[in-house]
Amino acid sequence: MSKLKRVDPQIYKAILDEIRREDENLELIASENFVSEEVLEAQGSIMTNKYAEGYPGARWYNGCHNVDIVETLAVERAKKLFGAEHVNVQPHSGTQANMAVYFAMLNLGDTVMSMDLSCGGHLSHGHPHSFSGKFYKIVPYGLNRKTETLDYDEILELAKKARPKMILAGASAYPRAIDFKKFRRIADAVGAFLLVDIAHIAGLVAGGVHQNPVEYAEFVSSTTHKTMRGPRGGFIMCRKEFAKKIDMEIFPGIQGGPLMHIIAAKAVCFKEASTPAFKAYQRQIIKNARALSEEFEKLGYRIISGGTDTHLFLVDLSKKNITGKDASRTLDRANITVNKNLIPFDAQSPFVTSGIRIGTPAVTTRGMKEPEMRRIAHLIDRVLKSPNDEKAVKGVRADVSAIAKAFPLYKSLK
Ligand code: DSN
Repeated sequence: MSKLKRVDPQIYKAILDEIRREDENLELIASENFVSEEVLEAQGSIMTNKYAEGYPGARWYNGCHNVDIVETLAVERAKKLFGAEHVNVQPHSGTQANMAVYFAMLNLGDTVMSMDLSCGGHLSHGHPHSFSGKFYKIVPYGLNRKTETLDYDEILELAKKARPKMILAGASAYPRAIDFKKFRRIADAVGAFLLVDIAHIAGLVAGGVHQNPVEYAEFVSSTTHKTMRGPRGGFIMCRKEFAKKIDMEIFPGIQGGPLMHIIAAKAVCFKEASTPAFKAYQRQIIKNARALSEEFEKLGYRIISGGTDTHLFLVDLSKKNITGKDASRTLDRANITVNKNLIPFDAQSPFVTSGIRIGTPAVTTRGMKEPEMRRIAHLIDRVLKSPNDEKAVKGVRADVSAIAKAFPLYKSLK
């Protein structure tokens, strides 16, 4: 980045510092990952220069033959990867992917059933300050109090009463596999259509380690940057009959020009996701999440729902004399990054919380396996046991540094 260094040393320094931070920290935020250098190359390319409103072969601007190749490859690769009839790769984010489905299929005020935010749902599934909560009548379904898992019979009963036009399945902080076939049956029983948001688990689905919702849902929305390990962005899959509606809703409905450099990087991401190495990576993400959560249990922590089937799990700190907010802040000082998270039926507010959410996609990308996960559980435990003991925190920081050094990130970027 020698040119950037000369022209804009402040931005250059911030980027360099971020490379260092990512390299030196243990990244356990469940929605984050490290993209390949090939994805970075595509994302940082001159494709950013091109305006391309419209779709391949039908653009509003001229000179689109190269970006047409890129977008067509991205669409075809995603269709093959997930077995989808139609794919739109233009959404700038997961929220915009969801927004396009809401706007294409619902009238203002229609009823939507979605997962309660306090049980793991996402902001775009009905938060009162999100477009979803403002424009639609949201009827939230939660979790079974005892098992802390989805109770499909309860959801069916609720659906019979609420008569939603759309049912939304998928979550941001739910550690268990979701049965989309059961959601399909519920949707059919009440004449609703089904939107499944796989933003978190798309990589697991592509890797064959989670049920694929494409055959059960009219619409599947996702991001490309979490378990998919691609650039920051979204995409929508849908049945052919809805293709035109969805495409029109993304452009010109809610977006202008597509980000062609990001779409190029999405195409690279979908290519990488179709390799045997990616499947092995997804299997290891789950093995790592299980090893880490089991070690926490051995250390006396309660794991929500008793474990995980996915890339993430939730640790209940309510009996540990520390809130999620304080735990995540203290762990930051030890160079371990997690996020505070509500646990089901949490007595604390969303700003404080009684839990932390831990995910393994990023550390698995670095090549860490079960032995490192067990070490990480002990490091976190040491910090949480004595959050005010600066010497203990410093000691953990040194151990974190040793693990991070053994699994270096982006060697060639430094
Ligand atoms: N911010 C993402 C997450 O952390 O789950 C959801 O958009």
